[in-house]
Amino acid sequence: MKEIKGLLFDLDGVIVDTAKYHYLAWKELAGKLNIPFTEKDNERLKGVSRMKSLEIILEIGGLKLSGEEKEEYCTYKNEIYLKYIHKLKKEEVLPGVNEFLADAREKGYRIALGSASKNAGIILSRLNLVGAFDAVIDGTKVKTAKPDPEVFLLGAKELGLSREACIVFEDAKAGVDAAHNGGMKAVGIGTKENLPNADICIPGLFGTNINEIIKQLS
Ligand code: B16
Ligand code: MG
Repeated sequence: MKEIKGLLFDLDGVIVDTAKYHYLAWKELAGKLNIPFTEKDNERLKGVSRMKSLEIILEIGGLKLSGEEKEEYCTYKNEIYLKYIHKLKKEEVLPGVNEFLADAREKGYRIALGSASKNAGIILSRLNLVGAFDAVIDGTKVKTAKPDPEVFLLGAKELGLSREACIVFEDAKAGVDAAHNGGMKAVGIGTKENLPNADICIPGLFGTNINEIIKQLS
């Protein structure tokens, strides 16, 4: 394995659990559309774009809407979601994240965010984490969603590193596939059962550090 110099982190499910707020917002919208929507259904939305999430919900409800209506519902859902995000507390950062990032920074690694979310900026700022990242690639900067590797390739580029010098931390299958499609190794945050393609799986960033991860990957 080439020497690793860059770490690319997904946001939702790796740095913070925003999935619960996405769920509450989508649930409210689904209720308005009379579509039954459960927490299990919500699993299918992890890591996918806002529009794709709506399309999955419409598919569950067997509902077809025009492009314009879909845009309106996406905006409506985001307004509900943002009400939760504006109240996000820095204590909601997932266990071990601050320590992991600070240690990696101290060891000289370059660190980027690679998220599908168009709300990543506000989320990082609510968590006091803006300064922890050397580059932030989010849904406002990319054209193609994971599993396309665009978000991570751009992350490596903004860090000034080759793809082989970077590894990805991801909690969603689409994100693990995006890393592999970009020629990078993927550390799965979750179980091998949920992320069978990940190169290694860990339950979270708590109690580990970058040296440990690189040792496990090589
Ligand atoms: P937004 P990630 C993803 O974040 C979420 O997992 C996914 O559920 C959401 O639909 C997507 O961001 C877009 O988010 O509506 O805020 O633009 O895991 O890629 O960090
Ligand atoms: Mg995620």
